Amino acid sequence: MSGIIAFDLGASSGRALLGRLNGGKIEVEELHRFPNDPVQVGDRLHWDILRLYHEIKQGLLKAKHLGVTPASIGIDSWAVDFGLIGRNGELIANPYHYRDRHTEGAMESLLAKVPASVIFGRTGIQFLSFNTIFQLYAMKEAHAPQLKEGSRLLMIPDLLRYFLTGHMHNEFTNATTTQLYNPIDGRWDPELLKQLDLPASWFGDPLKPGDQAGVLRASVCEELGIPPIPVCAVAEHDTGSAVVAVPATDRAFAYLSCGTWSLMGTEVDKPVINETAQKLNFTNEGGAYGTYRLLKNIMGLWILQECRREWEREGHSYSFAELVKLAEQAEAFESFIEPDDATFLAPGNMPSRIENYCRSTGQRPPTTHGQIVRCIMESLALKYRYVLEMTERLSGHKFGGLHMVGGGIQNTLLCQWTANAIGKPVWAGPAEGSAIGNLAVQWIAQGVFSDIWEARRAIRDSFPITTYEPEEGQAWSEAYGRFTVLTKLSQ
Ligand code: ADP
Ligand code: LRH
Repeated sequence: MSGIIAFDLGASSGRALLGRLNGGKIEVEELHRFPNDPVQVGDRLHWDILRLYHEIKQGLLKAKHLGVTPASIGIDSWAVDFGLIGRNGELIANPYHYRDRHTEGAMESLLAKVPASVIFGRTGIQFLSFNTIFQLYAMKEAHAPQLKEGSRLLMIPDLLRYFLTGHMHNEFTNATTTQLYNPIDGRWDPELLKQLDLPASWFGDPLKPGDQAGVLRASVCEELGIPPIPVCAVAEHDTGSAVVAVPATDRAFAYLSCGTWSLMGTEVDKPVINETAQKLNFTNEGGAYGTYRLLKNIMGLWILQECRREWEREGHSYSFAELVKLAEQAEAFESFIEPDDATFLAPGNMPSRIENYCRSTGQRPPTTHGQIVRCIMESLALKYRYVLEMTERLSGHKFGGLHMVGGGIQNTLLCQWTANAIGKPVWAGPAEGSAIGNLAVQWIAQGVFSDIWEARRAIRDSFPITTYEPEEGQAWSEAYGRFTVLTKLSQ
């Protein structure tokens, strides 16, 4: 039996989905799901990259046990993080987690040397303190020994592909998230590499989504008892894959990829690099088939994940569905946070950081678990309205509604509140956006779909899409007024 496999690694969990086509409809089966828990060692926070590689092999084994030999596989993951390969071809050190504190102050320090307008002008990428460029700069300032030993830089999916195939390639969508790639010139930016004293030989000419990236190496085939399955480069940045899977009909559409992060924006066919985009800190991440994502990162359900983790530590174990129930029962619009305040980026103590934020902004802090969850979810929905309005301003399009994809759409109350906040319908689905976009690119590469729009049509026909119509407009508009004043969001 055939099919193809998408390995999709999110910041909170990973999964392997088997995709098949049946009469033009896409059918997916979850082969494997696994947690992606970072590991704190001393002061440093790392990804458990070898465990993730192990889980990918478990996924391949599960396919084998079902009698499936996939025609190809593809891997996507979160962006910005990387491993350095030494001259002997081995991974030098465990990759850092982008939430590790080693980047603290690095962005400010580099921007004092290289103006933000130069970096944005050359890359079109938003300023996030953990972008690859700032991670590398922090390592350089700390005289990290890895930098002396390195001979290649591979982003997370590049690295896992390398383990599987033995070939080192960078991939385009993830390359753009480093803030070292120049999309206008179509190459790693020599000026920025020079500013950071980084050897150009670390960075390979990126593969494009849909390119063939080799086959499983002999040792992997032998270990797992499987044939040399082809590995396809996909939109290996998970947000890139998620946007491929947006079941849009209009060329100009707005999306929200809702998981650990909330990524909101629109698809454009060339980067929007101007003063307003820089001022609003929007990004232009590379996508599949010549598209770019004009979007903004919003801190997202990470804040909720961290509260849940903290409460679990205190002995209260909740499912996400239970937390949403608690929020529903709490009083509306009691207090708000600015989800993108830097205080919410690092792991740990999230409930007390929310309380402190509210206190320091003159609000009565939420205290019960239900109040805290309600505060997070309402604040996210209100922030979505703000970012959607900024997306409209930057792109010059008025959107008739918002597509939501990703695991966060299982939070139906958040979907409804988002519709209420933006005053437009929300079309939610599919939940496994990144994995389905990963499959779609593999099928386009095989010639099964002629292009991204045919793939989007098949996705629309294959997965349920739930519409949420806006309600309680007056109350949400008033709340938005209070939210923008409190959070000092510029209009
Ligand atoms: P990532 O890919 O970034 O790891 P996902 O797309 O898997 O994230 O989405 C994870 C988020 O989805 C969780 O943080 C949680 O808030 C939300 N979620 C998952 N399952 C449910 C559920 N049953 N009810 C409500 N929310 C859920
Ligand atoms: C979402 C995501 C996002 C990045 C962040 C690091 O998973 O890839 O697009 O900004 O993780």
